[in-house]
Amino acid sequence: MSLLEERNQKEEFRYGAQEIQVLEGLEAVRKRPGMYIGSTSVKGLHHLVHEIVDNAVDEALAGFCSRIIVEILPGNVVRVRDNGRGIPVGVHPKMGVPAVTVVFTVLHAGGKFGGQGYKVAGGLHGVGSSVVNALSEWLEVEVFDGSFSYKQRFERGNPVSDLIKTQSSEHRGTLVEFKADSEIFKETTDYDSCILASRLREQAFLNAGLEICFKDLRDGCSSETFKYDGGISSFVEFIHKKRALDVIHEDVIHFSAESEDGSASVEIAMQYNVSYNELLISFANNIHTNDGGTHEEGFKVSLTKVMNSYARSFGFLKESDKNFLGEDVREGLCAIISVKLVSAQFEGQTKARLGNSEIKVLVERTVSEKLKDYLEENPASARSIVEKASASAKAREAAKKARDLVRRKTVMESASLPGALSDCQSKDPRETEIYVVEGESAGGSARGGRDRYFQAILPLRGKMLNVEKARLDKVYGNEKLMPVVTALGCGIGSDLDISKLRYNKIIIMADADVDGSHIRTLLLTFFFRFFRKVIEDGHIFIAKPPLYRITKFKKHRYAFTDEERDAILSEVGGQAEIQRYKGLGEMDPIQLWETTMNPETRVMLKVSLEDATLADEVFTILMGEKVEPRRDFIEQNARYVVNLDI
Ligand code: 1YM
Repeated sequence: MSLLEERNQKEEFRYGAQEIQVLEGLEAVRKRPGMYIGSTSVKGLHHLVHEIVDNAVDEALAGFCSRIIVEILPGNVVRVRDNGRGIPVGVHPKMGVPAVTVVFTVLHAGGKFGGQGYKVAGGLHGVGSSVVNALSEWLEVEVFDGSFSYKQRFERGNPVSDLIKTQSSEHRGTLVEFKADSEIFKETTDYDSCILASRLREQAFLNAGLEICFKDLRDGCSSETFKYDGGISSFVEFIHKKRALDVIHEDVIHFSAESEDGSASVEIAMQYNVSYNELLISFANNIHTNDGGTHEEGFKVSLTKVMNSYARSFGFLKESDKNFLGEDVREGLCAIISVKLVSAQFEGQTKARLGNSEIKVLVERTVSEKLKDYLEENPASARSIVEKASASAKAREAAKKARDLVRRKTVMESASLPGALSDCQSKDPRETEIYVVEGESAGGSARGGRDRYFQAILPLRGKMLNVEKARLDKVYGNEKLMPVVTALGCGIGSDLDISKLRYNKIIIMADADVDGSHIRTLLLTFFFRFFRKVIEDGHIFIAKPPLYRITKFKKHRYAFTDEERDAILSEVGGQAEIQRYKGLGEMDPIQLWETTMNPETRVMLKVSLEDATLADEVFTILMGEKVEPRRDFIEQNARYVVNLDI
């Protein structure tokens, strides 16, 4: 053995080597933060808070913590406290430093040293503490063990103090305070209290009885406490109340079950409302499974079977009647599915789909037994639900007839495209665009100004149908909406086939005033309810026409905001006569091309679907039946309004 090798064998040097490895571990997180928290955008920033809160929630799940306090302090410092056991402070036998230090400095130290609860294979549970630490300018952790408190400070992941035993304290629990590193989160380190509150509320629903206090102590302090003894049933009630949706049976249907070996459990809460939409929100180990998975599949399959069998045995479906389809029995349904399992497999690009097949069986069996019991024990509710499914099935049949009629007509007329459409020459959907334009005169300017090789124009006349209050059968045959459907070419609703979409970009072009906003909202509602995939795949855009034209010495400049106008004015000096555009129709074809349609110079907003549940809420409130919640929504959001023309 060489001298060097001998030296490395010695205990103190080995320990030193381990320390270096630790630092390298967290350096990797700082080098590629996206690998650990998805991105360093606003989303990634909020992820930091979730990671720390998740550890406190885990402690609650283990049965040791009943209260979590989350505070945003001035300067965007985050403080999270819980009243659990406190992260262990004893010296970790292998690492030779306190366990709490290991938790915050070693990547993947989260495999937890103690008891095993439901563990998560995807996601970051338990390993999050060190990731947050690595991405924080500074972080302080304080553990209270009922007699003393132990505190340690880190900067950019590195300890800058030992774990120091401080004043005696009766409290128990863990406190973590951190400031996100602006070197990493270059876009912003400003937290959005709405995003945080809604996620914390969700966690409180998923963990019945757990109290989560949220305080925003920055300008204009606010505080909210979330605690729901009714768990996910309260979640369903909350959704209906928030959206002001009337329900068709009184109680939330709730049931749960555990697998025989205790390795998995399922809990479901559901209630039907008067709307035509379905809202299914599913979770695995308290993680939102946005893309569904085996638990949702099991639920859907079983729901359809149970409803059909109930409707048959109680005479709601006659022998000659066809079975309900899944979509019939999910119309107006709001359901929360929450499963817990030992080794959850998260699949797909965003790891938002549950893959465990054993869960499908458990959910199917549970729904099949317990929902059947519910229907038989609650005949009045059962009747309302089955009648809703029948109405939905009839509307679906009617829609099918209407669609076939439209198809036959187009075959006979041999012109399948709407008359109002000025199509483009290119038939290659990778390069084409369609402008859906408000009004005949703007449509005329757009037709004149466009590049006819790849830009198509479809003008819309008059007010449009509000699809929030209509089923698919009303869309077919609607003379305002059908031209949009046929021009896009990809079918609608459950017929939608995105590969047939005739244009790569669908650009909504309406005036920058209240009427224009209304038309944009109507169109977006239409796309959201019937062409969801088109939005999800990023095909929808909103054109932004300029508000002003500033002319000096025959040279024109355009301003899209008041600030831009002022900036241009101070740049060009006095003597400029300013034109304020009141509508698209005021622009001649050349102006429209220069400002709004030329891909080289135009400004457009891409419509994205970050949060489908939130979008559903906004559309239900804005376009739904009830006036009062709409007024409240508008009052609450009035400060964001930019194009109010008075
Ligand atoms: C404000 C954030 O992290 N609370 C927290 C974390 C832990 C424990 C309790 C805990 C877990 C266990 C045993 C266990 C963690 N401990 C570890 C590790 N709040 C917050 N509260 N004793 C205490 O899982 O067995 C990681 S997280 F690894 F040290 F055990």
